[in-house]
Amino acid sequence: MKILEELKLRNLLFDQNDPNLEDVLEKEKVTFYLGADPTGPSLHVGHLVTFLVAKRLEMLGHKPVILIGGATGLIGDPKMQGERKMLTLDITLSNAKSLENQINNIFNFKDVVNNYDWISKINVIEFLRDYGKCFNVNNMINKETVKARLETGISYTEFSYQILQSLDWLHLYENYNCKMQIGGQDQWGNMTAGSDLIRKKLGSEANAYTFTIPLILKSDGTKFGKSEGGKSVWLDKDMTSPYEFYQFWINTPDNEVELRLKQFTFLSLEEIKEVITKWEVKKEERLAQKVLAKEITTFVHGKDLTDEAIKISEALFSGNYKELTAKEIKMGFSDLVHVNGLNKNLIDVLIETTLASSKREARDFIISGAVTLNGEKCQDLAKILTKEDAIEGTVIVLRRGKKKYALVEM
Ligand code: 485
Repeated sequence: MKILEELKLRNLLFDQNDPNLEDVLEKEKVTFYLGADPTGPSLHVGHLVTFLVAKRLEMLGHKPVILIGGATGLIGDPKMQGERKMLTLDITLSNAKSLENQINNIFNFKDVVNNYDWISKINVIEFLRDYGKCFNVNNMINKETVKARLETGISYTEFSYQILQSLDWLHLYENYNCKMQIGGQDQWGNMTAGSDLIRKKLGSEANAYTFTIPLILKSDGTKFGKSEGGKSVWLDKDMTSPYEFYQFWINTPDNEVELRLKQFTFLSLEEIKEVITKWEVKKEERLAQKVLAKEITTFVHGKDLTDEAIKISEALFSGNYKELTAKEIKMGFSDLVHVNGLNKNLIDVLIETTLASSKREARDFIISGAVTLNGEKCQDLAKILTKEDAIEGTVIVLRRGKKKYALVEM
């Protein structure tokens, strides 16, 4: 199957600037680029889909160049809703370094470049004479995000952003023979500004192709990429643990799971169809979500951390906490209230963790058998928590009823 056709079937193609692009990608091995600004120390799941498209193209023999926007990150790509907070040079360059390491570790792309290396060398006269002259302000204000900001206001700094992204492409075109740029749907304006610049500078026969990847939305139309608590889901394991990452995918709603398998995994369309057919027989077993979560977590975090995430998920689901190490327990329950419980009375700990609202309620819960320590029922009203009760002498999963949990540390 032709690549753009396949991308379309996977809901990964939104728009393209040239109807011949499909033929070009069939006939030639094309060098292309994808850029991301170092606005944080890690990529998040929102970036992932575009990077995976770059990987898909690479697997077919095309050559990706990944650009980290050390310079553009200092300027800020205009958003729909107001100016970005400016980051310092130190933070931006340190984020750029972290992104570079992360991209190497996860995706293993050979060419990673930083636009600070060339943009920081351009002086203002050169900028205005050599590049500024090629841009028509009327066209610039007609780009979607700029247009959206005209009423509320946009600084000259952010307004200039599209020029910088355009000269990146010109630079890569001249130095890497980079004929295509890809990005999310929101990048269309910046990318078409770039293909226009290339034609102006290098002549109308210079082909500069681009296609965009649709913005990923949840089925209710809200933003994709936040965990249940509203936190961003990062690819860095110290910012989002592999367990939380795995959970994010496991929680994919039934009506989104087939689409996510197509967009985020390298399983073939036939393999996905098979998974879906099996899953539909018994949806409550969540086979499709499990395949999805395992595929993506393995791609991002590797097999060992994925196995650990699966083990934690299964033990927490079945209540067999004793199968886990203290570290795994802490990872699995990182969102819970943590209290120190050494030598404390169970009744007091139930109140401190808000699992009970009064001593009387706490006693009732204990007597009725609703309280468990690491999965074991405790009906002793005089219970004092000690290291012996804890996994590895350090943690107790305290549970009241079916759904109320807290973590007690020793
Ligand atoms: O030459 C370039 C310089 C910077 C950029 C691209 C080319 C970054 C780009 N302007 C941008 O802001 N990208 C976003 C980012 O960095 O977070 C996101 C896009 C998204 C997708 C993703 O990067 O919003 O659609 O392209 C990879």
